[in-house]
Amino acid sequence: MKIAIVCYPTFGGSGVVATELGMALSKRGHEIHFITYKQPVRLEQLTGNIHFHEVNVPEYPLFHFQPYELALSSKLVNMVKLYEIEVLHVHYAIPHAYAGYMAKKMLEEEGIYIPMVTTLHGTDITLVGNHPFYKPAVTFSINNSDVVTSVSQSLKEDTLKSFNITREINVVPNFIDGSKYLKSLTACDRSLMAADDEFIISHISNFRPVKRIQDVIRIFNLISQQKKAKLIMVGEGPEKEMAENLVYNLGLQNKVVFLGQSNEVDKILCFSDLFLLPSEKESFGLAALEAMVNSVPVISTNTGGLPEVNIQGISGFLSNVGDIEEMANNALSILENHQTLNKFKKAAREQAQAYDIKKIVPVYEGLYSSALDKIKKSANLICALLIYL
Ligand code: GMT
Repeated sequence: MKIAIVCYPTFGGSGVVATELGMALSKRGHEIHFITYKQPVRLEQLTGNIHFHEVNVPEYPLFHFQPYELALSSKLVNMVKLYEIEVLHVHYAIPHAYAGYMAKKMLEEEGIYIPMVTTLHGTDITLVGNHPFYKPAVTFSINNSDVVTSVSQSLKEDTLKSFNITREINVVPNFIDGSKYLKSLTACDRSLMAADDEFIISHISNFRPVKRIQDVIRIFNLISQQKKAKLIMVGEGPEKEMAENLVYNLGLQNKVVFLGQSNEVDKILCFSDLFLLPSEKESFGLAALEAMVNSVPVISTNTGGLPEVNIQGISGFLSNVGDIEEMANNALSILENHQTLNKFKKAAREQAQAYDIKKIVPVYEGLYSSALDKIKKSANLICALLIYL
């Protein structure tokens, strides 16, 4: 199949999922076209069947806001025609599903019928999409997608609760390439980060308020009062400065390292003993899954889709949002001794296998095929009707 993938090209989870999906599909023989404003960060290699088309929005003084959706839908129309793309897969409803729908309609005017698959990732529903500024447009573009997927059962329920949805929502979870992470385990060098007798605790995110970065620092503070440990903070975002100040105020400067953005999360997770994810909301928690596949147990909140990923008492522990004492105590119980830690590490890795790429990518392929069949049938029907008339 020839598939166009529209996503955010940044370090966010939706962009990572879209990029990994595109790369996996290309390895299975599909021709993939990424269409976005910058080459996705995890897109390591452009090969014969992976293409990247940049959406340009030139500055024009009249515009207070540059019309990205317009440029994206025009680019989609042009690329679909040029490369005879058969399926459009948009990740994150805002504004991608809206732009995709416009492209679909423009193409229909020229007798080209293309199905649109929309994947809902989380904040497009739970935070941003819910706002009255966007809600009618988000509802419209979800209901006018040919296939809708959500990354967890919890996100599906949130979507049905908050929007008037007339489409079926298919749950297709985030996934992980277990074999890729197995290889990197051999290159794991923990002495780069901590002394032999120190535990390594990590957190990876976009440092937005929803991630509750201050809770990460406070949980670590409680842990480090009982156990020798280092905290590795990976990512950039608006809460970083506040986190740095808190580290200073708690006197943790020698125990906390801020690494910034990284394309090598597997290397960091490889030498981690514990992963902290105390988010306010989390539709799935790809970062938790990435930790688990690297044999890192997870201390998280029990919000959104996290209970579908992190299993209580097996791959880690889950607590109510803001309960930093319980999260610290749970962390300490895992770090109690090496036998317990190793038991959790093993179980985390095993639990991650449930979301292996080999199980999830064929589900997307199946959805593309059925969407394609459906659109072909309705296109034939329209043709027959036109001939008849
Ligand atoms: O919040 C992020 O980490 C970024 C955000 C995104 O859309 O890029 O992540 C969302 O999508 C990920 C991939 O499907 C999910 O694993 C994250 O849980 C989800 N984030 C939230 O729901 C807050």
